[in-house]
Amino acid sequence: MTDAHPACCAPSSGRRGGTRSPEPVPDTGVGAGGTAGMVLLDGGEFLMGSEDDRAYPADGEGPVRRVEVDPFWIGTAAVTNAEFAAFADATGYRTDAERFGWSFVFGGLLPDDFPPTRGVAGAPWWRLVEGASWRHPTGGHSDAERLADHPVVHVSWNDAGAYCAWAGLRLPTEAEWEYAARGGLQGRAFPWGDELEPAGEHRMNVWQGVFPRENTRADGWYGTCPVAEFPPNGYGLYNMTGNVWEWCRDRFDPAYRDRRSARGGSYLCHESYCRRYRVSARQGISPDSSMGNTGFRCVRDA
Ligand SMILES: [Cu+2]
Repeated sequence: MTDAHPACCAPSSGRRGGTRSPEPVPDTGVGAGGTAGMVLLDGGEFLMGSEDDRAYPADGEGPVRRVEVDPFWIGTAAVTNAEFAAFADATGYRTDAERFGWSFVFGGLLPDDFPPTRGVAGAPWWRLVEGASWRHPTGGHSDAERLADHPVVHVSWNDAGAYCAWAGLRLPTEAEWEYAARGGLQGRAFPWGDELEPAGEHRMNVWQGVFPRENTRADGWYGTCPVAEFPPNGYGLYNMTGNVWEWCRDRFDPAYRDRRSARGGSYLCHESYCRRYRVSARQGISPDSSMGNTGFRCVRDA
């Protein structure tokens, strides 16, 4: 049933093959394409990718190459539950997770007395939870309303694109995303430099402790954190790494045409099994997959 990538911290659902037709993309919203909450980046040439010790060559992180991006606007933060709720209320849009009736939830976020769930081969910490969706991030007992300023999660690539279209925006290309994440630094692993915890300070929401058994919450968080938590990078952008994976527009790899790219890693990343909390790291996920650690931010042409 699964198409999981055991090495990484987000599964691919393998939902495709069903008979349903895609949810129609809603009409563009009023005030479309506004740049509230966004910053304008100059663009230009930068060094994309990494070949350093922490990179995963099999993910296509390298080689380091010169890439040029045009000027563009980008959200300073990921789209929040409150923002996605406004979209859903205005359009009646139903996400892939809502239509399929389930999504992947990190097992550590479920109550101890939660009914048995199915797992993912090679990544047993992912539980297939009936009723989980952006509205109910850990299943029917949970409510996204109390997480209004947290990133929306359990949204597929399709859902992210529908939100962007409604807002008059679009998903970033991987080049735009990485240019933005680097925040003006060159050849660094993180948005602030090369050290995971400079001077012992936590700069992003990732796992501390022994994955998946114990999270010490040394960074202050177990699951998602608010989108503007932690200091921003040099471009004023929050949580480009850690917290939630962010969908990009691109296909992941010509050999895996059914997968789209996601960037930035999540609250589940830990060096013991997934170092994808770096600006050059990437993974491919099928476009109808959803899970509790993947969201998105929007961009706009300048
Ligand atoms: Cu990871």
